[in-house]
Amino acid sequence: MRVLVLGGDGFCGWPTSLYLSDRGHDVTILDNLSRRNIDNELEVQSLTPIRPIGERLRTWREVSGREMRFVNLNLATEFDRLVRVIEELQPEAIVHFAEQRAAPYSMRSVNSKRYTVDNNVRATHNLLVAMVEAGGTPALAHLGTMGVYGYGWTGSAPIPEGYLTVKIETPDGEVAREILHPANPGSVYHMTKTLDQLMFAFYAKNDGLRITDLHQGIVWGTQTDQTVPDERLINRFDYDGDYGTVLNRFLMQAAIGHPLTVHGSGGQTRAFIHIRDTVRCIEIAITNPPQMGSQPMVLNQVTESHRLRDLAKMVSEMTGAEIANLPNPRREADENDLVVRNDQFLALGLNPTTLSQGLMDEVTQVAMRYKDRVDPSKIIARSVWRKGMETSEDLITEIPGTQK
Ligand code: USQ
Repeated sequence: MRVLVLGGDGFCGWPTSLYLSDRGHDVTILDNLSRRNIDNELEVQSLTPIRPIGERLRTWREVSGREMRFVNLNLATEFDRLVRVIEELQPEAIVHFAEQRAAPYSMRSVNSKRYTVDNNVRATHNLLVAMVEAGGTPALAHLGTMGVYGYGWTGSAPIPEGYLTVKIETPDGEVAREILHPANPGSVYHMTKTLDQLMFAFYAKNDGLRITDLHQGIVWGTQTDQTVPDERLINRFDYDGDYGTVLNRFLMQAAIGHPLTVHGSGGQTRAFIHIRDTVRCIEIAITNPPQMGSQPMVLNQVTESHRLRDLAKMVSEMTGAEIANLPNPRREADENDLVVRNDQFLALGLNPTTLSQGLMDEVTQVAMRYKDRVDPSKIIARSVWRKGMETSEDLITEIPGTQK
């Protein structure tokens, strides 16, 4: 298939582009390299030494003999160019990763809140309008998030795939209707993904766009079969308090002898997926799109759920790392249950990669190899959800091995 990967230079986008290219798809990456610029703004770098996009593409050609094209374009601001790219390329599928994806970054300041909304909402809306304008019938697969459902709202009832059947009392009796699951975002970033859902519903209904929204859990791992053969293809690994996600952070912290930074009691339960399954799910989604005229298809892109304190305990037992229970900088339930349905991906052939010692060792080894690149002052999460909230700052120097 001819595939346009928006955000193809990022943590999920790069390994997905490589995977799709390896599988014989004709891949064009579109990206404005904003993630690299945010690293500069935060004065932090990927734990792994990621190479410039040009070098990545040249290396891939050398290693695989396959060509991927690259377009440097800002989706939120360069609408006319976007239309021309779609008209010229006539993609059969578009994969949309091109949004600011960190909840803590989205909550860190007035500017980052406004940037996240401006960038994400305009990017998605521009894309939908451009798809209508350019014609053709590409299937769109968008990287959404499990966070649109919120955590704990349904208790131990399973979270369905996007839609909920509700019963409504009418003068003529009770009627059943399928509605989009109520949105319950926990950050400005998650809020933008709930807004995306409404735009998808509208453009699917009004213009017949074929859209799949992938409600993905927390990704862990860093390497895929395609990033391993040459160090110049390595994927990024975020460890900092804004962009690092929890399990990769714990594994990296253990590797450098830093206490594991559990927010609060660690009673939060979250859904997880390994990066190797992310890339497979994307191919499954674009090769099984919904029919024209259907409502957006929602797939929960998760393979397992875990409570954070259990993960911390597991990593601690594996490595001897200490566990530090820090004041939670976020506003989120201290304890929640989470049961998630993922029947559709299983039915479409996904064979889940679940948590295993081997895969956790792989992440730890990557962290060990590059530990000299770590800036310890960037590890603790400093972005707080509300003005005046207690932060970890005061505790930091009291915990052996942590640094301000
Ligand atoms: N947490 C800790 N210690 C840490 C880091 C995080 O206890 O050092 C806790 C957080 O308070 C939270 C949970 O771990 O309860 C998850 O945090 P996270 O940073 O791993 O993930 P999150 O902010 O939810 O966002 C990540 C991705 C986002 C994606 C989302 C999927 O950055 O793009 O949409 O996971 S989900 O969480 O299912 O909404």
